[in-house]
Amino acid sequence: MTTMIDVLVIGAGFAGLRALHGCREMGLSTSVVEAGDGIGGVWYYNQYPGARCDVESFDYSYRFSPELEQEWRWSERYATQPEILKYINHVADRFDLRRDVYLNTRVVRAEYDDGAMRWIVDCEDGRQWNAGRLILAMGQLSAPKQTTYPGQETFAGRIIYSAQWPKDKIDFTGKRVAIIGTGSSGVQMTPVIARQAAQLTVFQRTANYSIPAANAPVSDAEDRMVKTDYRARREAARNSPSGLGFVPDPRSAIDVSAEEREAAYSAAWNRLGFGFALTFRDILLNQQSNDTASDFIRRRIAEQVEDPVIRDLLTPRDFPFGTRRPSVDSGYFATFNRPNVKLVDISTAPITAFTPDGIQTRDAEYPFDIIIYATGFDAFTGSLLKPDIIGRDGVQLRDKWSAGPISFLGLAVQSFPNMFIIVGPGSPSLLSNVLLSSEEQIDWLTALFEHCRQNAIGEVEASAEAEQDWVEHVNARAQETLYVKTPSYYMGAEMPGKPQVFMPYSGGVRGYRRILEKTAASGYEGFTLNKRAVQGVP
Ligand code: N01
Repeated sequence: MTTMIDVLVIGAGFAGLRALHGCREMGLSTSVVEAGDGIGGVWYYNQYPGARCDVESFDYSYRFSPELEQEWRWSERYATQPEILKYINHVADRFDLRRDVYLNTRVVRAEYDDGAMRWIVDCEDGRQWNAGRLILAMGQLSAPKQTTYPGQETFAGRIIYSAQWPKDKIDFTGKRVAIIGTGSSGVQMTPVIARQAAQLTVFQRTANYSIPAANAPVSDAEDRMVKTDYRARREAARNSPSGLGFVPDPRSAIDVSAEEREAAYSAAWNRLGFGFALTFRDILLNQQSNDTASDFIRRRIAEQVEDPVIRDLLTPRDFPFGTRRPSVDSGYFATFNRPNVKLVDISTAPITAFTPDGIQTRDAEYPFDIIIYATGFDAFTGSLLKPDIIGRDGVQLRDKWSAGPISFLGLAVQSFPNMFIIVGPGSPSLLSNVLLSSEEQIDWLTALFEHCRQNAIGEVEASAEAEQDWVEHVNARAQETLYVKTPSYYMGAEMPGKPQVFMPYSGGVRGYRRILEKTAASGYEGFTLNKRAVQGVP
């Protein structure tokens, strides 16, 4: 069965549902197909204990509806995963979105029909969509790394992947638990599981920087204050470098006195969470400035950990703060002071195998009942490159991106007309508040669709030249930063064989928005707008 439709959105996370709402408001017939059996994207899958957002709730929420903003009451400064999932489900009901969402519907193939200027999209269950526009809202962290070790199948206990957390309630009481990985997922679940398990062992390959969340309940007064002038808060976020609402001190960290710098870091440490990285404008630009922030964090870590050997292992030294995604934690480091918690350094003595009883490293064997992989994702491109996406003249997206993602504005790819990517590589994406960035892009896209409707434009395609210029611009901006000094998932270093290029756009959400606005104002310069009017193309 083939369904003819104006717009097909792939992915029912925050971005996909927002795209559905935006397109529907324009009167475009729109469907969302979602591989999973629930809405919410990463917030649906990552149901591990301790999962919560590290962007403040007031900012990690939709801005498109002032009524929604006023109605919803966040309970904590940093919302937990269950509360975020409740929110997205509320939004789906509030705006009657579910009737156009097809769950358990995995796209396996999408091919552009040049003559008709439409996308033919095939799903695993045999259903087919024929859409005038295709929006890829598949997430940047939704293809979990399927880490395995030799002998894994022999392990008698339970193995869990943090990004595919099982639906049954896991009771850690009396259990010996292992966590492999110390990125944000590992850092968030460690203190929570430690409180319940008989023993917890964390296997760390790379120590990471982490900043206290300074989480707290949202008081009625704070709720009222934000809601009295929510627009001002949204505008502040839109005009801040990463969409978090923090504007850095415009001075260099090394141009202020040591006392002033220490005071600024201390204030940010106790309040800003992730925004600590924005205490001074050049923390991620200048090595010397970064050294001051990295050193400050190392001293704070040292204060939290009693055992000198563990303290040393938990202290990141090999890369500048922020060049790998830092965590925002709630008691992570102090958890290692508990008698039931161990840290195993697998950078020097790697895991060699799983055994029926547990984990074997080069130096020792550790028995477990439950082993949790918190080893992350094939970031940015993993989910986009899973299905076969075939553009004009049979070009495969996978082939086009074989040396790294190429796009214009992160939104569109030459040879793939009428296909648009939300918060993908080449856009601020994971360097920003992704919810804000997705709304910016979707508002811009719906304006483009309106322009097409008014001007009888059937086909929108990034030009090869614009794409080339954008890739150069993204690289040039990245080279101004310290990000490129460190292998990280920003650089494609998390997966063996992945092209090592800087994936997101580091020019900031405000700078990016200005480029989007300029592009629209110029009549969409950089895009080829094909006026052939074809019936059925919105
Ligand atoms: O994944 P990660 P994550 N054997 O890639 C280790 C977002 N997020 O799921 O660094 C052993 O950061 C790996 O070690 P190394 C956020 O953007 C947000 O924790 O490769 N270890 C690392 O320690 C975050 O950045 C929230 O040496 C292996 C860890 O596993 C992103 O998701 C919450 C290994 C992976 O860390 C990803 O976070 C959670 C192996 N084979 C996540 N492979 C919010 O609060 C990897 N590792 C919003």
